[in-house]
Amino acid sequence: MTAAQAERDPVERHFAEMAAALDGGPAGLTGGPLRRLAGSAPVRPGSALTGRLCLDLFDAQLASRHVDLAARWLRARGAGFYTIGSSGHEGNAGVAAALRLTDPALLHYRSGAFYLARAQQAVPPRDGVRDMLLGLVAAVEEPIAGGRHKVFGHPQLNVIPQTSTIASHLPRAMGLAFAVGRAARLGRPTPWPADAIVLASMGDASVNHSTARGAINTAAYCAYQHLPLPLLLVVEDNGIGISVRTPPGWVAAATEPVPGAGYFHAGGSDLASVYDTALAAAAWVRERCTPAILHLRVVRFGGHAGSDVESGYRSAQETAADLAADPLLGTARLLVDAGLLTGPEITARYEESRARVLGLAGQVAEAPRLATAEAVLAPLAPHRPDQVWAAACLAAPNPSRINGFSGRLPEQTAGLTLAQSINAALADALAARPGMLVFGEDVARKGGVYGVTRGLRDRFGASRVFDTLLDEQSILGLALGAGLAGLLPVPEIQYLAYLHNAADQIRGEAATLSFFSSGQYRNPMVVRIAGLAYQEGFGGHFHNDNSVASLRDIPGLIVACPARPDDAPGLLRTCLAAAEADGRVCVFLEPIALYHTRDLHQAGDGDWLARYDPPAAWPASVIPVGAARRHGDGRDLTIVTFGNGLRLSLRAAARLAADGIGCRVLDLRWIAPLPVTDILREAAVTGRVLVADETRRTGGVSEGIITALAEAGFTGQVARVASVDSFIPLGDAAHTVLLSEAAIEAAARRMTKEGADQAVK
Ligand SMILES: Cc1ncc(C[n+]2csc(CCOP(=O)(O)OP(=O)(O)O)c2C)c(N)n1
Repeated sequence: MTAAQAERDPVERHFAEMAAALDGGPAGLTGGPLRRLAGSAPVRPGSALTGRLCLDLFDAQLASRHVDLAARWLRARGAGFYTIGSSGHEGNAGVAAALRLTDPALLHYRSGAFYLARAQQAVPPRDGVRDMLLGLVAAVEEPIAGGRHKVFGHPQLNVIPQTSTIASHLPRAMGLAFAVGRAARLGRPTPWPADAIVLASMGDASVNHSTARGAINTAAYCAYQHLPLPLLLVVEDNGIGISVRTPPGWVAAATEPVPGAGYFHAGGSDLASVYDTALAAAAWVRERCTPAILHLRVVRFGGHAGSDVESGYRSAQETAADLAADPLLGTARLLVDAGLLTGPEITARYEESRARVLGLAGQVAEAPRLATAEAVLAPLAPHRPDQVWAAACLAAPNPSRINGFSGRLPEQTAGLTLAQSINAALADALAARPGMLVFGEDVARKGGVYGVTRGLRDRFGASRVFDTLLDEQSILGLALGAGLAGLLPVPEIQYLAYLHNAADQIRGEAATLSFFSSGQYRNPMVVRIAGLAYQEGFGGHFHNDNSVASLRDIPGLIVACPARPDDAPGLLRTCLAAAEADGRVCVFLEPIALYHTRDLHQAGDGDWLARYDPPAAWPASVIPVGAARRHGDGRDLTIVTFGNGLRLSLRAAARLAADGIGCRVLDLRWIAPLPVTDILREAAVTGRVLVADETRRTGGVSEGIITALAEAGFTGQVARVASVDSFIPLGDAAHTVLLSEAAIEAAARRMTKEGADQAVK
């Protein structure tokens, strides 16, 4: 059976019946030749929608409907992999038409008609149907995800691909709306005009998600303070989320009273009304630079997806009632009433579209798919070491540096703490990179809870160093949008424990964009996170969280952990460079307990302070991603560690050395990717590896290190000491569960003694 012979479902049968009845309908306006010529006239008195545009949008709506049919046909044949459709939501074609091609759009998964209408706007127009069909069959040729997923996206159409996690794109959309204006204010170029508005669409159930509520709140919070935020949020309200009904009136009740935002609503099956309302909403957003919500009442045909049996939770009467609100019929009526098409012409146009789309579906069914892991991974983690090296050496000219440091350069100070060295490196980067932004809770006026960003706002201005509201999802969403807009965001998460409520913005959003856009979109960023344990005087779990498991397994994510003030600036420069040159998403995990540490072995030794390298020294000291640093050259034992573990290990190593046990201590500096080559080299020298891991025994970093050794066939002794699988209790009890110096020392003695005993045997 060819696609064109696919069986007609009730929605198709209903459309055919109603279209046939349109001729000679109540208006009796069966198009005479004069009316047919009047395509430039409004399709209905008082509407801005012309007959010509209405015809084009009708074509987009028809084709979108038929792509849904094709999806099911392809699925039934094992050639397609995705059947969530747009049927019933095709009114969104009118929203596309009311916006400019240059307005970035982050779309709901029922946006077929929007995508096709926007494809019509491109010069020359794109064959959006082919794009969508290629997505359904996961074809390599598909222009955005290259067969990695079925998403709506295309750089030429300014449609930015989204994940399937509902509402997770809204913080990014909010951030992009903020960043487009902020970039213009800073004189930085972006891919979009300064008067672009950002569109994000979602379903009615998605409105309830805390991610959506957070983004809407942040948009309103900005508007309340008169910060430009040109964001148009479209809620396509079909009254149901899979099987759960949205209470009637809830979307309006929840979105109409958003402070400072406009609220517009229209029935989605009346294309002229959608278009006129979307024009008004877009004008509101563009002229006032203020957010607005456009609420469209739509219907959903064919269940949630192809596999969904709607009859299990909706009555036949309910689904039949929705047929009357078919947006295709709504547009057909408009066209017939305007005399632009007759009933038979509507039917003919429908059939023509059906044959073309289903015919094309037959052609793409066998399109080549991704066949190797290498091909799948290609856009995941771009890695161009030469460009990164060059970017890591970027410094502002001396006069700007002197200005940026208010006259006193950091290299002129004898010894800096970790906090001071990060502060200096941030200042140098802000001076060298006019598109870099530093933001987060308390980072600006206060200069950070621990003073790491102290003075930066005064020196670089409140446009580039600013406090945000208290919402980690919005902080990261702002970074996502800013990166997309061509800026270099450096957001701060105040404590590691508070990353977790927003982790999806890194895991699901930031880290996947390059993957789902074949590298055509990227959101470079360096997320500074203060974390890990051992804080004196500020105890308990939330300020001493030692779990990095949620970061370790994110494909492509770079995680640096600076322990020493002489490493932190170089590590930060490499992260900024990797973000800038390769579009990488980097986490810079700063051990709070080491921020203000000065000494290593004895009080007053100043061994945890370091000089700051002037820019002339940077080229010779660039730290490549994944390069560890060795301390000491003992030949009895290799201690592999990072963060606070470095200080604990170095202190233990000094005591072991006094007893004739020679250690070399390897500071990983990078938690992802792990410096495997360096680990193996240093392991081979001593034949004994002790992993000193301050993260938890389960899911902690030591698991990766030991696995790397095993996989490489290391045959020497291996042991680990790690923190207990526990949350961190308040007070001294913390030391009962955290990795300790004593544990490292005891394990080291055990290992070297066992080794010596075996040598004697
Ligand atoms: C965060 C998240 N939770 C659950 C899901 C599973 N899911 C996919 S669509 C959906 C319902 C969404 O309903 P609505 O927002 O009304 O959009 P509609 O599908 O009706 O257009 C759910 C629960 C998801 N994709 N993301």
